Order: sequence, then C-alpha cells, then structure tokens
Amino acid sequence: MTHHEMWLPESSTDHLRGRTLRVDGEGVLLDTVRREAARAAMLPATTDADVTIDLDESLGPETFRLVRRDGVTNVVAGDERGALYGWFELVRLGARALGDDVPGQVNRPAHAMRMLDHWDNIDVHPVMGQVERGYSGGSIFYDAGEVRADLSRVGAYARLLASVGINRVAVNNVNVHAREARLLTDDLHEVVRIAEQFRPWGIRVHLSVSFAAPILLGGLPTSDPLDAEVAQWWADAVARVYEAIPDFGGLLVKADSEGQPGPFSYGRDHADGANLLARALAPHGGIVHWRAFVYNHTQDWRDRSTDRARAAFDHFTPLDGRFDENVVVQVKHGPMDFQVREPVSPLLAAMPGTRLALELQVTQEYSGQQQHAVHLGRPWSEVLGFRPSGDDGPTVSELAGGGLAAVSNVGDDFFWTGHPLAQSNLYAFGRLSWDPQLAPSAVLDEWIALTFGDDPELARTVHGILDDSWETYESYTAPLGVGFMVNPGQHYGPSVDGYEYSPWGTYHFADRDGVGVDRSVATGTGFAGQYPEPWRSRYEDPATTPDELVLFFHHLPYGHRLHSGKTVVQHIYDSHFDGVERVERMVASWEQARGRVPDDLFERVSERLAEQLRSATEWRDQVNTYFLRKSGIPDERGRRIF
Ligand code: GCW
Repeated sequence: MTHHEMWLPESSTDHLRGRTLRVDGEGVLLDTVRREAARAAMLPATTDADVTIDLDESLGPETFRLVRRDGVTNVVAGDERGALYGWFELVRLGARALGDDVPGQVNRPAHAMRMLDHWDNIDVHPVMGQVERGYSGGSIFYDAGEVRADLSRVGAYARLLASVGINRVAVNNVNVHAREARLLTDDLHEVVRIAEQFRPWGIRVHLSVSFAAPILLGGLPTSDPLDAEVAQWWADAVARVYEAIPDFGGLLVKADSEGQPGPFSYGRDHADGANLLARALAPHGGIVHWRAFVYNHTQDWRDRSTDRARAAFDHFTPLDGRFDENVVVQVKHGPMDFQVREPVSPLLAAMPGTRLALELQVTQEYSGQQQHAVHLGRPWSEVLGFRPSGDDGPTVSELAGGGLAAVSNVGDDFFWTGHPLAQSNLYAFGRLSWDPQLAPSAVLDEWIALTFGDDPELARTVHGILDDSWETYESYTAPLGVGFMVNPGQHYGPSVDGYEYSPWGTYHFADRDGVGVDRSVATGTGFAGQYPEPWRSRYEDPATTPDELVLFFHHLPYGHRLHSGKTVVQHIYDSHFDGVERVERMVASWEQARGRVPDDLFERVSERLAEQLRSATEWRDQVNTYFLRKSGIPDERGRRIF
C-alpha cells in the first residue's frame, strides 16, 4: 500500500461483495461505476440483479434516488454524475443499501459547484515550500519542479473526492509564480495529464492564473484589462486550453492581493479584471473564480483609520451588478483570514447582483496545522446556516449561489493529511457542500464508520476526541474572537504580540486596561455597519454581541462582564486552563484506540496529540501570562501563571 485509503478502505464495500449489478447505459462515468463494482467484487448481470443503476433525465443533473422494490435496490440517476454519486451512497449506507429501509428521498446537491483549491507550487518555493500552507508533505501533483510522471495518486484522490461529491479542483496555488504561470500555455500538456486523472470521476480541472500572464507569457507590454490585444491574448490562450481539455472548468484569480498583480495597476477595477477573463471563457462555458481577498498588506500599524476587516466589502460592493454571468466572486467566510473564530463576512450579504462562492480552508493554517486534532465540521456548518439579515432572511449557504470552494489539506504523506484524523475535514467539506443542512456530528460519525468500520467503542473514542475539538482549540488560543496571536509568517503556536506592530492589519490592541478592536460605527472603524439589521445593531453594542465575538467588535476593559457572567480576563484564564485539560483528556482517551486501529495510524495520532498537548500548554502559559502582566488582575482561582 503506497497510501492510506482514507474513508474508502476495501472493507467499505463488504456488503456488496458477491452481489449482482446491472448498469444501463454507456459513458465514461458509468464505466467508472462498473469498475468500482468489479473492485467491490460485485458480479455484472444483464437481467435480474440485486442492484440496478439507470438514468432518468427528468431527475436533473447530479441527482439520484434510491428505490427499493421486490428485493432490488434501484439507483435512478438524472445523469452519469448522479449515477456515480448514487453508487457512493450505496457504499456509505453499508448493509442498509440492500435492505428494505433504503432512504428513498431525492438526493440533489445544494450547490452546483463544489470545489477544492490546491495551493500547490511546481517549484519548491523558498519560504512556502512545495505546498503553500500545506501540512501533509509534498504535492500529489508536483515534485521539485515537475509535474509528477506517475499521477496515479491523483486518480486515487479523485475517487475519494467524487465519493463526497466534489466536482471541481483548482490544481495550482493562487499565488502564481513564474513556473506555475506556464501551466496555462507551455505546460498545458501536463494539465491535460492531470485532467485525465480527474475526468473519470466527474471532476473538472481549473487553473490559477497570473493577471500579468499577457506580459509574463505573451510578451505584451501591458495586462491592462481594457486593452484589445490583452483581451485577444486571453481569448487565444483560453481557446487553446479548451482544445486540449474540452471539459476544463475555468480560471481562479487572486489579484491585487498580497503582492499579486491585478487591474489596479492600470487604474481599472476588479469588475474590469474579472470580466476580461470571463469573456475569454464564456464561449467555452468556463467560469472565472475571482477572489474577494483584497486588502492593504502594507499598512502602518499607527494608522487607526484603516481596518482590514472592512476591505473586501469596501472594494467589492460598489461593483455589484457589474460582473458577467460567468464570474463567481469567491469570498472567505470571515472578513479577516480564516481565524478560528470570526463573524461571517458581511460581503456575503451585500452582493445581490453577483454570483458568490463561499471560501473555506480545509488545510488547518490557523487551526493547528494538522498537528492539532481540530474537526471543522461544526464551524463550517455554523457559517453555512448563519442568516446575516435575521431569522427570516437567507442563510449564507443560500447566498452562495456560486457554490463552495475550500483550500485542500492533502499532500503526498502516507495518510494524505499529516494528522490521520484531519481526513475527517476533507470528508466533511464534501458532504456539507452537497448538503449544508447535514448535522456536522452525524457527518463525523459517517466518516468514522467508513474509515474505522464497525467498532462502537472505537467510534465513541474518535467521536469524543473530534466532535468539540474546534471549541477546545479556540479555548486555548486567541480569546473571544480577537484573532491573530500566532507566530508571524508560519502561523503556528502563540506569539501574542507577533502581529501587533506589523503591516498586515491584524491587531488586538491590548493595553493595561483592556483588549479588542473597536469596530463599532459610533466610536470605532465602522465595520459593524457593513452588516444588515439585525446584526448591525447587535454587533454595535457589546451588550448584544455574542461573547465569542466580543473582542472582534469591541475594545473592552478586563473587568467587563460577559454574558457568561465572567469578566474578560477571568474568561481568558479559565478557558485557557480548561482547554489544556481538555487536550489532556483527548490524549488519555486515544489510548482506548490502541490495538483497534493499525499501529502506524495509532502511533501517528499519538505523536500529534503529544505535540498538541505541548503546544496547547505553551499557548495557555503565554496568553495567561501576557494578560496577567498587562492587567495586573490575578486569577480568582489562584492557579499558576508565570
Ligand atoms: O491566509 C493567507 C495565507 C497565504 C494565502 C492567503 C490567500 C495563498 O497566509 O498563504 O496565500 O491567505 O488566501 O491568498
């Protein structure tokens, strides 16, 4: 075995072995289903069969339904993709797939676009390495300057992704360096090879491109989006891509952000930039994902009038209605940057005339970097279900008509994700983008059952470790939504003032009296005013701001009393002591898994849990000590702070 099988071990199809299957119809994806069935040791049948799969277009794209009749389970699918997804539902259901209580509802994805973005570089980047913010070894696509000769692992990855309904993958970093820029042109034949691995699984390939490509690759003097030659260059380049890859998905762009080139250099705006590419893609049915992550990263910390949290909204809302139909503006879930707790980005509720995608981060940049066990199903589910304009308004999921995209967490590590339990995050992203209403803890249990088989004791252990692990991580890191107390650059471990005097716009403003960022309209940066009612008013006032976000919106005295009844500083002490105790319990409970999981997996998780405990202890002691020294207020319970 060259890699772990994640949630599709051989045993996941035990219930299908020796059963008969009839698949009606022809096509690449139906052939995939036939191969999967053979792999599961099912027997092909032409007439009577235990399972039948056939197409009924009236169901619509990507849709399927299981019908149990006369001892036969029939998968009726709207198209080939629906058939493939229906197949994996049979796998997920286990023995139930062949019983009379087969769930018969129509299964249709909530989002047509369910995408993973890879921040993989071809060349090893001197600072970021092979995979930017990657914590799972090298890239599965590239190895030290080349596209891998053997891409079979990409095929295995595609299978796993298809099993949770992912249908698009961007294969290179949004920070596009010189070497990666060439994937669009000179190295297109390599992208063709990658697309071949994804195609049988119904997954379309996307490329991240440099906005300066016409200069870098085409030798033009400009990449001005309103220049006719520039437009022609893009049209030609994109046409060549579609000739080589007819099912190519589209382009992904990070422009005018953290040093990437963009339309601002030419006095143009982001609608001009996005529409330029959209028009090159439109004749081929392609899409441009244009990221809204645009802010000033060379801020002077002395400048209190600039608030990074405002940036995406301020840049993009004036452009609402100006984007072409095949533009998807891709918005990070929070206004800052994938912090462990942020409010939902107000931009998501402010672009009614634009297709928006919600961007999440499966790779755990700010949530323990796959050293810490942190299951992200719950925070994602909270974001997806949040209603920015109150109980009668739409959810974030409904506002994200352009679907979901997330930064992948896999690499060439044997377990794919460094921390074996981080596989659960990849699984949860797929399942929640298919159905955002699924209960995150039920999704977690699905993943556990598929991955570890039928062992209730083990299932309890893994569930216990992961289910509230996000809250645990939050409790020993930056308090009450304040964010960014990490080591600058690599973003692992505590450094309370690490970003306090930096140009990145990420400050907590702790002083001897209090901590937090005043983002109110009345006295602060005005960010709270970017929300519709009722949240605008709720966030405006500390009395109505939820505790967990109160320092995101307000600068509060250490003695301020939270809804919980605790003061801010006592909350900091208590949550940090509690967080470490929770990690101690995680470490102890993992012992129950010894002998119940493969030894190498047991050891890997044990090592990571030991590191999590060390790191959590460091977080606790640095954060508590920092606030004790700033505030001079002792812990009510007299615990040891340094
Ligand atoms: O969170 C930040 C990361 C960068 C990343 C950037 C982005 C790809 O630290 O590494 O760059 O976000 O989302 O573009």
